Amino acid sequence: MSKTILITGASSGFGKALAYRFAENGNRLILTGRRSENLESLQKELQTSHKIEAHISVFDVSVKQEVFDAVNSLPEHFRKIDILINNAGLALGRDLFQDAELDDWETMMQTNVMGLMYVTKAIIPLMKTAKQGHIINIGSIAGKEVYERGNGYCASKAAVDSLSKAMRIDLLAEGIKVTAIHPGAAETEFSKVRFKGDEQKASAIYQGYKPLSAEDVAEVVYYTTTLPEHVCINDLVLTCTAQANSFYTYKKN
Ligand code: NDP
Ligand code: 8X3
Repeated sequence: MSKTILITGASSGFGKALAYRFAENGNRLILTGRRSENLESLQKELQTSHKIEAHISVFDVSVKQEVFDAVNSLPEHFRKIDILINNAGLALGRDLFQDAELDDWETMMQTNVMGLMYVTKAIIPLMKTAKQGHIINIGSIAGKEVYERGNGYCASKAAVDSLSKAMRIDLLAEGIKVTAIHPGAAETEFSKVRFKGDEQKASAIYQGYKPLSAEDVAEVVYYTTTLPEHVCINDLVLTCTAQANSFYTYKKN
């Protein structure tokens, strides 16, 4: 049966791959992000290739008012949300704690943590009435193990891990599933953003091994939504085969 799925950060990477994966089954999508041009071309592609209904909502997850205004102005037939995928997020900088930029920490915390909380808070009332729903939070292996120069980003993803546990407990009575997915290194725009446009530093992250692709992550996320109503994957870590965790990646020279 067709479901309504809201994906944050659908303008690139995992979010875009998720949109394609969920479109395959004829689901109705709400595509969100800040880059409206990316969302518009994705909407057109999906409507042509999969003939699905896709609504675009442009907002910055880190700005409370924008989030609530966007959710409150969803068209009537997009207001029963079955699945929320909290995917929007970023890393900024790879510096020692003492050298890291305060602005980078603030942006990461405000986006990865507060943004996820604002969106979830705004969407829960649209799930509660149906007494069912599924919230999927994209964390990271960075939230499971802290690595050198990961400070602010690792802390923000550890918060996503904690918040996922908290939501799962508090939403029990509402029948809403909460799944946290923690990917390892995946080649998207992520490193380009983290290294502030430095393509050389960004591509070096993925050299010598085969990282996850956005499609790999989307496939795993999709799987968690295919289980019976009474079954919930709570916490799932996925890495490419060459990576064991944040510390160990087997790279060929
Ligand atoms: P991308 O940079 O390709 O995508 C990030 C997405 O987040 C974009 O669509 C971007 O949209 C959106 N986004 C960022 N900031 C905001 C904001 N303030 N408001 C709204 N949307 C925002 O990276 P990935 O696809 O790799 O990252 C997706 C998620 O996965 C992130 O949470 C990331 O931390 C996490 N992750 C990534 C891993 C990796 O190695 N790639 C591994 C583990 C986790 P726009 O710019 O249009 O607003
Ligand atoms: C992204 C994966 O290892 O760069 O969350 O932090 S890592």
